[in-house]
Amino acid sequence: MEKSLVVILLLAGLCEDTSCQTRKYIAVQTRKNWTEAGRYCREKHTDLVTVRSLEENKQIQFVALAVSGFNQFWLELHRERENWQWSNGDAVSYTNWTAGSGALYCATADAGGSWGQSVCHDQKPFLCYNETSNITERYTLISTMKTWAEARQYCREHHTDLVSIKSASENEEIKKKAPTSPFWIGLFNDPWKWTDGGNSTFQNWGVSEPNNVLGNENCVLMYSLNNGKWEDWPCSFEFCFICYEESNPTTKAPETTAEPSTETTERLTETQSSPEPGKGRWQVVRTEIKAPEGQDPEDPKIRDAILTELQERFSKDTPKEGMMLRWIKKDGKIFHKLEEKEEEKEETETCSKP
Ligand SMILES: [Ca+2]
Repeated sequence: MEKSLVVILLLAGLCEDTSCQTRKYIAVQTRKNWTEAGRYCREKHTDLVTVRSLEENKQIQFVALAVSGFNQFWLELHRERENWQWSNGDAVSYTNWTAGSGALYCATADAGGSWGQSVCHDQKPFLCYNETSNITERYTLISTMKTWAEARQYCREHHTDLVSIKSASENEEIKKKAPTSPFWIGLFNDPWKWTDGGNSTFQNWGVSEPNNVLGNENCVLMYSLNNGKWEDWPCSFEFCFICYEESNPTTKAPETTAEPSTETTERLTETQSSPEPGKGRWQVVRTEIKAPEGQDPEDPKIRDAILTELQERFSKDTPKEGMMLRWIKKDGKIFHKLEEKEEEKEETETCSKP
């Protein structure tokens, strides 16, 4: 059996805000469906990880990237219920959906006055409106193809907003302006919820996601190799996942936050962050690597080569100005041999290939 080693790194300059000081992230390298993953996290830690900002997303991606070979990790975000809203805040008092529209995320209308649903990243013409009582001046068709978000931005800059439709008579007026192909209207669906009740609206979808391509993609994962972008997947699929724990790093020194992995049979990567006086902020990441065949990783040349490779990998996937990696020692050693069970090894080898 090949030896596994625990590597302890000290990473500087990762955290720019205070929110990252209070959470510990644990990447669990065992495949579970979303429900089981959440149960595991609540039993052993706090919960599946929630993401409240781009900075937190980067930290979590960093934890995920430190897990060699696995790249898809469940987040806590999930579809709770359809939640259609008008971009301009109007109440949704009237709809004219085509039958069988599915559960997608941005709404279109067509020349017949019927509404459909589409992936918001699709490019379509769109209809803006001006806040005026003159009905003939109210609507403006823009034929330039844009995504729904780009269309909304354009309408807000040049008109009032993407069009909202509150009655059948308004729908009839809009038909008069309609192009031959479906066009964006201001209606969008935001069914995504964090169970912790947080009101974070931060989302970080990959291109063409969410797309509900299988019709039941109700849970969300992070794809670490795609810059930490998110994808919707069926909750029954099994992936690795990331738990979090609230912590108070101001009471702990960095060396004491990285407990030896040999004391646990869980296969975890943990990071924790805290201010380092005069040197910005740091984050501790502990991960597993395979020992080079016949070589001692404590050899300074081998040690430096591993660090260089990790630095290149992190810089490529998530460029960080001024980020620096260095080893830290625990009990006088950087590397600590990890007990390995055969069944766990099999499980982790298929972790990111559902
Ligand atoms: Ca998807």
